Amino acid sequence: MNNVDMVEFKFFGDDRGFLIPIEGLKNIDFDIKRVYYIYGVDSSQRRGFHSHRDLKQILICLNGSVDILTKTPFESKVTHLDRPNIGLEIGPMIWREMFNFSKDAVLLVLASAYYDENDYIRDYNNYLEEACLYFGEKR
Ligand code: T46
Repeated sequence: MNNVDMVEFKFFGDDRGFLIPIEGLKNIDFDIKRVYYIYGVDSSQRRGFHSHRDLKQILICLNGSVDILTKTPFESKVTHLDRPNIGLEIGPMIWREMFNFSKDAVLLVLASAYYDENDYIRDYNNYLEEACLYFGEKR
């Protein structure tokens, strides 16, 4: 879908285990300004419920599993993340919700910018208004 892509990372594996390198502007298409991770989420909890205006992020489930709903006013999809070499890249103006966290889930997020609450759209009606303009203009 628009502004949402899967990214597959190359891993180096041998008798000692596995290693995955991620380098900004090399094997991902933005420079990494911020890293955070989400863990210890009860399976009944749903997080997210917002969009970003400009931010690009890659979500990688390093351990366990989680489902990610991404949607625009025109399309939506659910992605099941359960492999440390697979990332879900979410670009601007995508509503996201994270749910079905397994007990052991660790969700790593690589972000293209420092934390900025002004980049968030947390009200769904405001999101619909801005996203219709954004995607309407892109069509
Ligand atoms: C996103 C999804 C995937 C900070 O102080 N710095 C940070 O870098 C972040 C990400 C959050 N915070 C604070 C803001 C809130 O007081 O941590 C608290 C929890 O954040 P929030 O409720 O936004 O968490 P989620 O899981 O709903 O959303 C997060 C990211 O905020 C968001 O950008 O795309 O993960």
